[in-house]
Amino acid sequence: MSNQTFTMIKPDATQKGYTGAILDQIIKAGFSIKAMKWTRLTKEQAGLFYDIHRERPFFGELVDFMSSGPIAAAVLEKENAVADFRTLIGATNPAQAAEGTIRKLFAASVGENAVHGSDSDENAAIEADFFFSKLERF
Ligand code: FUP
Repeated sequence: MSNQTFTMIKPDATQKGYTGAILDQIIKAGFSIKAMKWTRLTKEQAGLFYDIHRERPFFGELVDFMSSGPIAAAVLEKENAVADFRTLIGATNPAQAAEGTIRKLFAASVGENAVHGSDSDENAAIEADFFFSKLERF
């Protein structure tokens, strides 16, 4: 599945009204939407999604933040999707993100950084399966 990645537009961005602008950047960068969902995570679901970070000091804040409002989750397709999407969104910390990247344009801090992008093909598949059944992908 090296041509697919998974993204979430996070609660900071959805609540600031940036959903449309971020989707526009994603589509203009050549990604096509294979699945999409507007939803809100419970704390338990946010904790499961970020289970790999459970022992990190920021885990509690991350779970509180990710369950604080609606998100837009999506599966995206493009050649070299995982790496190209990470380039499009920029560094985890928006202060270090390159000019023109989605996090540079729309994110306020490392904790509230507007978008998620999978970091590997393996995690893209796991994360897409967390949100979407086969019937929800086109
Ligand atoms: P990324 O792959 O860019 O989403 O970043 P990570 O997987 O390293 O981190 C996942 C999320 O944890 C980030 F989006 C925000 C949060 N985080 C913090 O709040 N503080 C940190 O120091 C690192 C990550």
